[in-house]
Amino acid sequence: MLVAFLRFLISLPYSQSIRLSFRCTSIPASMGSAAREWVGFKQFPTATQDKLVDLFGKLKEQGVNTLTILVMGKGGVGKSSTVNSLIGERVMNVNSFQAEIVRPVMVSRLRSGFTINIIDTPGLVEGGYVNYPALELIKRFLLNKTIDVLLYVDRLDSYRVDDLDRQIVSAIADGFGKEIWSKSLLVLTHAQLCPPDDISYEVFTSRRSEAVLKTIRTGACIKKRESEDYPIPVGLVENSGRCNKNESDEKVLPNGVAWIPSLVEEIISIATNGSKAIVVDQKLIDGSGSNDRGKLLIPAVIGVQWFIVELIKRAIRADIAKGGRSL
Ligand SMILES: Nc1nc2c(ncn2[C@@H]2O[C@H](COP(=O)(O)OP(=O)(O)OP(=O)(O)O)[C@@H](O)[C@H]2O)c(=O)[nH]1
Ligand SMILES: *[C@@H]1O[C@H](CO)[C@@H](O)[C@H](O)[C@H]1NC(C)=O
Ligand SMILES: *[C@@H]1O[C@H](CO)[C@@H](O)[C@H](O)[C@H]1NC(C)=O
Ligand SMILES: *[C@@H]1O[C@H](CO)[C@@H](O)[C@H](O)[C@H]1NC(C)=O
Ligand SMILES: [Mg+2]
Repeated sequence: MLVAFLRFLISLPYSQSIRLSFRCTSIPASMGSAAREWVGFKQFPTATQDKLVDLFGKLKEQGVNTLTILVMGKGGVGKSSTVNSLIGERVMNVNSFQAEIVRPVMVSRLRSGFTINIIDTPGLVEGGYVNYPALELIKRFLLNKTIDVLLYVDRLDSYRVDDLDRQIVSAIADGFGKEIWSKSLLVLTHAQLCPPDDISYEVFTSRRSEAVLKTIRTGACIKKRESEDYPIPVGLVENSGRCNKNESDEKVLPNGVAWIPSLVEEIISIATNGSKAIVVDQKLIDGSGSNDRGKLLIPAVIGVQWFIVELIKRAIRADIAKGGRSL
């Protein structure tokens, strides 16, 4: 928490300048004129291309010619790799051992009149704390943009969820409004895994999905009724170049599903599914009353944390002193 707060202080003048440069550079991007031709599309196997052409065709029939996808999640879970997989180009740097990007990046691609925008973001948890400054940067970056779908990324090959996971979900709900979760898809990476001995792949994926979904429902205060009306779908992803392929050369998961077309289908069904897209305006960025109260609480929380840590340190020192005597 303290580290995150210090980072926030350091980032203040810096983010101000990003805001200015953002005014000059991203306006064309949001209007679509900066979108490049989608060359990566031709890298997909023909079977995948055919399915995608079909899906985008259906979108255009509905009068939708732009899709904006926001990607968020903890550090190192595979956000940038997923962006690269979906675009079919190596657009984002991927780093195994350290945080790669410090601010959001939007990748735009144009294919026969259809624009796909994917916004990659810095990890929302770094060094064991929720990265609130990163969340602020993301909010500012998204000003005047419309988000059709949120991909909330985590790893499939993780065995636990903890309170930090819940905190990230809450932070996203506070920052963008709880509604953003009704536009979300839970993406689980590293999907080509060997499950533990005693359970099948299907059972493992459904239990892991349910554990993360439960955390999302708790963190975003989604009521049971709401979660039944708008269940958050789950998409499995394997970004590794060693992903198995079937005879059509499509990347397939251990359950035989070709995951790229399947993920795009889920994304499109969320985008076109009744509930409104998330429009990020100044009001949202300035935050609701509850947000401001949250911000005022931050110094108090840090104070209390410091106090507790001091108490523990003292207790440990006392313990060591005692231990020394008894030896
Ligand atoms: N095996 C496997 N490795 C993956 C997968 N997705 C990502 N990785 C690896 O995980 C590491 C981190 O991936 P990134 O895509 O950089 O993760 P990120 O969430 O963008 O990380 P930050 O931007 O630092 O928050 C890299 O070494 C990737 O190659 C996956 O589905 N399977
Ligand atoms: C966002 O939209 C508002 C109202 O339409 C406008 O006043 C403002 O300049 C826009 N800001 C950016 C950064 O585009
Ligand atoms: C590859 O997998 C996809 C998705 O399961 C399927 O539609 C396709 O027919 C498969 N191709 C072959 C040759 O098995
Ligand atoms: C979209 O909405 C319909 C009903 O409105 C529902 O049956 C369907 O499951 C929804 N799809 C997703 C992906 O939420
Ligand atoms: Mg990244």
